[in-house]
Amino acid sequence: MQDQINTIMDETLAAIADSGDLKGLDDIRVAALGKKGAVTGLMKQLGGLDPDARREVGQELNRVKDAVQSAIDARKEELERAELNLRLEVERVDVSLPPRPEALGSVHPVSQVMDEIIAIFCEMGFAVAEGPDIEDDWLNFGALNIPDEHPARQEHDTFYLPASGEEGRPVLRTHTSPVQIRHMLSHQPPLRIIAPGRTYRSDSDMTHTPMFHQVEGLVIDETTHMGHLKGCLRDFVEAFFQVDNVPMRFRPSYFPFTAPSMEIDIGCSFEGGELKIGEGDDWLEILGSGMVHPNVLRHGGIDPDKYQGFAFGMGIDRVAMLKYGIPDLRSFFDADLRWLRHYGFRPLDVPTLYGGLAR
Ligand code: 2NM
Repeated sequence: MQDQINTIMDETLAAIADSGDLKGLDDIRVAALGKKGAVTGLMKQLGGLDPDARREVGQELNRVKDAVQSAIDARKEELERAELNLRLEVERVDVSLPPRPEALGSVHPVSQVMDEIIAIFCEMGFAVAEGPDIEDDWLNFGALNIPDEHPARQEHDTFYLPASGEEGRPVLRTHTSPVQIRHMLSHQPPLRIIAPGRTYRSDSDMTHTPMFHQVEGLVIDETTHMGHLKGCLRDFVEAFFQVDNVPMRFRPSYFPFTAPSMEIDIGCSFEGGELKIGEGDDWLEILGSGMVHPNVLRHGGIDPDKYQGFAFGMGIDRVAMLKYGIPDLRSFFDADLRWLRHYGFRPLDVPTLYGGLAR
């Protein structure tokens, strides 16, 4: 029997070393260790041996099994590595080649405008903060001083998700403000961030889509005041629309998360169906803003007796329409290649992120 064992062992190990692919290797495994395999066959004969021989040969067969299995594992790893190297060689892509002109994509106006807004605020010293699209109702509403009975919480405005357990009710964020709460909770003032991203409300018509984009900003320090809010947003509007001395109007308003609250309009004219920003007798609402409510600061772990600050929010899709003269909001999300070629921007031509990402 010992001769048989030696032969099986030698032949199997030689076959493993010779095998050229994973399928062949598995056939070898089945031939040796499978139900009808050679080693298994010898195992079955153990019953006919006397007890001493049975123990000795049994141990020997187990060693053979282990040796064969580890040889197979090692060879498998070699074959897999060789296969991967071959694929990497064959599927190599030269990323420095120019794209075919007919395959050249374009940057969506929303991405372009988001990059422009980020570049402007980063140059002023803001950092970019991000958070998840799915929040819970505390971070999306409660922490922002939005009471339980507030209409914004109602089912028809908010996409609620099935509750998953202990935590609050999951929702698709209706604004990016929860990012600012998260930032307050994880950082010490002074704070200076913007939070751009996707937001969701159950709303769909000419000027509303269920998913839209927002950028919000937050500045907190010991003496931050409304003058800072005005100066910061004036600088932003003039940089974004590339106009000097733009007329601005701060209209008193109400948001649960700020007090006082203002809506900001900029001067414009509509003549012959053309919109001109920075001159004329008409007004366009572009930003909501205010001084952060003391309750919101407290919920963010910030002492309202020591710190204060301002916040603002703006719809990116809407300002993209205004800046680039795009008439219908719904066309933004049609994925129509002709529309994208017309309204899209050249790739690799994006503004720099001067301030980097928020840590
Ligand atoms: C707006 C208008 C006014 C706002 C407030 C906050 C936070 F988290 F700091 F309280 N974030 N964003 C805010 C304030 C948003 O959007 C129209």
